[in-house]
Amino acid sequence: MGMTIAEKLIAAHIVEGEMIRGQEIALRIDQTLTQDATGTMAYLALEGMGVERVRTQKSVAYIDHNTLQCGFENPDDHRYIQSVAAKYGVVYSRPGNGICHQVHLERFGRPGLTLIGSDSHTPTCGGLGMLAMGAGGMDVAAAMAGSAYHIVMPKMMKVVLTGRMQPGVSAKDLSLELLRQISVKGGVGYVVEWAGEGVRALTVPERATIANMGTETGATTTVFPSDEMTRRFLETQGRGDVWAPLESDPDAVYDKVIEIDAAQVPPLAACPHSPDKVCPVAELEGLEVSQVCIGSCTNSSLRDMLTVAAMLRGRRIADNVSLSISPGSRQTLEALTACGALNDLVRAGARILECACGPCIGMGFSPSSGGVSFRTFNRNFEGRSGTKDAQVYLVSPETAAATALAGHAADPRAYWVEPDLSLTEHPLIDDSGFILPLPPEEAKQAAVLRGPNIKPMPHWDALEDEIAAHLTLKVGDNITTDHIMPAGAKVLPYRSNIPKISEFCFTACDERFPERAKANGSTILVGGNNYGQGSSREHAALVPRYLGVRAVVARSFARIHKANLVNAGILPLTFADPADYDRVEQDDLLRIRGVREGVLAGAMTLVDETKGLEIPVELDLDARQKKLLLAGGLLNAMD
Ligand code: MIC
Ligand code: SF4
Repeated sequence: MGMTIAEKLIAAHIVEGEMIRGQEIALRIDQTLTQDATGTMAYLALEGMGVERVRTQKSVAYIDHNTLQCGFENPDDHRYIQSVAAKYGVVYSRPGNGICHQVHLERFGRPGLTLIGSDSHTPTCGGLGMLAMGAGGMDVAAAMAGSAYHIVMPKMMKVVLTGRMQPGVSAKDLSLELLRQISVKGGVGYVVEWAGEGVRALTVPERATIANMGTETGATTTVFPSDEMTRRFLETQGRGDVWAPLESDPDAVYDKVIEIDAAQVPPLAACPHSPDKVCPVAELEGLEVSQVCIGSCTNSSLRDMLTVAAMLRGRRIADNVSLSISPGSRQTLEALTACGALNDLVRAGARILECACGPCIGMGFSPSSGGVSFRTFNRNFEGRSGTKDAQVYLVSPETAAATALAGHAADPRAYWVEPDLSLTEHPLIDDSGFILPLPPEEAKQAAVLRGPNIKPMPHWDALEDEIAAHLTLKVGDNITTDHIMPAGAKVLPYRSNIPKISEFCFTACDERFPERAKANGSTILVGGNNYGQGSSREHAALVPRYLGVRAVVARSFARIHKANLVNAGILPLTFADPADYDRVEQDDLLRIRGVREGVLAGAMTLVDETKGLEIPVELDLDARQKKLLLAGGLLNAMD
């Protein structure tokens, strides 16, 4: 039987298990990446794993999230990561060098290899024909230490792209169209593979935009073939030698097939507050917009920047709009400078930000009260921008540029100017932002530099046999890790300080959650469907654990968060009968007896002592994960 692209990648890397959909498999990991907001925890974990040097082919530590330095915390984290990277054999990408996914695509991604990263948008390199997945920091640390990465063998979804996009419509609109069709849950359990003649015409940066935003469907990852386009991209990056072809077989079997006719896709926008609340931009026409942000790992390639520059050249943004532009990599910024496009952007009134995540993660550039912000980013969760009542829309660079000029939501087709993209065939290559690790002998002597904000990883006991807990918080469907552990300029500096960051846990849902959880001692949380979607931040598991959360009972979980819960020693339970969700209430007293046996059996009974109910709950984990839970989490299990 023929194989899909993902199956070929999996077959070449599988070290445990069988390629049977739904069963756990383990994969050899060739490359890893970390970013600074999750990286400190990953390297603290790595330091505890007893290896002297990473065992991957290539591991890179990027600094791109916490680049606002309003105090010593963020620069201390950067310094820690730089020193630990040098010692353990990890390439360090300095702050200002660019956003991890863009830089990795340009400088390190290789068709045919596996990559995991402590960031949910790691699938961006799927645009190059890699099997690239987001993971919790501890799993990335384990991969750096040479362990395999465990996933559930995914189902296969094929998106067949036909036709050509209209001028002014771009890859971002295709991503939004897929989200419109399948929602933020539609990709859960799948690898999404893009195929069809429409794909042949997409350049690697366009494919990367789509692979990046595939994360928002909940998919394990997104992959594209590695073809002539891929070869050309790698050649322009001076890396033609790493190209290898990769295609699905004609008789490959897919569990689901979706068709998108690119010619029929109009400019689209995801409306507040979810990436799948998609409507045509034309329907928003006239909506006054006070802020436009262009950049992020979704839309910050040279192609995107040149396209925006062409639309803005010789024009001026509307008075009511503040426009930010963050190029995805230093190389891109240099190319924009060299060809004069940067001038076009500046002249048009743009505020040029650093090559980093910036506003995407609420690191500055928050909208005004109730402000409407059009962003080329991938997430528009409530409050993520830093302004609780802001209305954030996700759009293409073309729609963003048109809107910045008009001052209100505008269809880019009316403002379209054909860009000269010839520079993308000869981009500048600049590796000066990387610092290579120390040679092994020198590394042995090298010191790891820690600041006062970097607290050690908390230690927890093995799993208890009886849990008596309060239902401290009950939440609904699609709770994101941004709800659980918010980010933004005020909170992110504490990513290496679990006690301090715990003051912000779940405050988006309940201001008093940290206080109440502490007072209650032990907590069982209740959630709806797709609990823990979004970011890979393992803080959304470590911090609840620190506050006494022992189990989460939900209707269903998002993949990375479920793994993070297990790694942190929290039981991810599901209701055997989803209707039981409605029978329990916040503040009920709950109890689970025979927990350890229940873990092995994959089922247990949740007693609601307040209501006098016995509720069957399930634990869908394989033997390895059960072992981790019994030990009290991944770090205990590795001791
Ligand atoms: C995000 O986009 O939410 C982040 C910030 O990049 C996260 C990682 C983090 O929380 O540090 C992600 O996507 O995994
Ligand atoms: Fe950075 Fe935003 Fe991309 Fe996350 S989604 S990696 S915060 S640019």
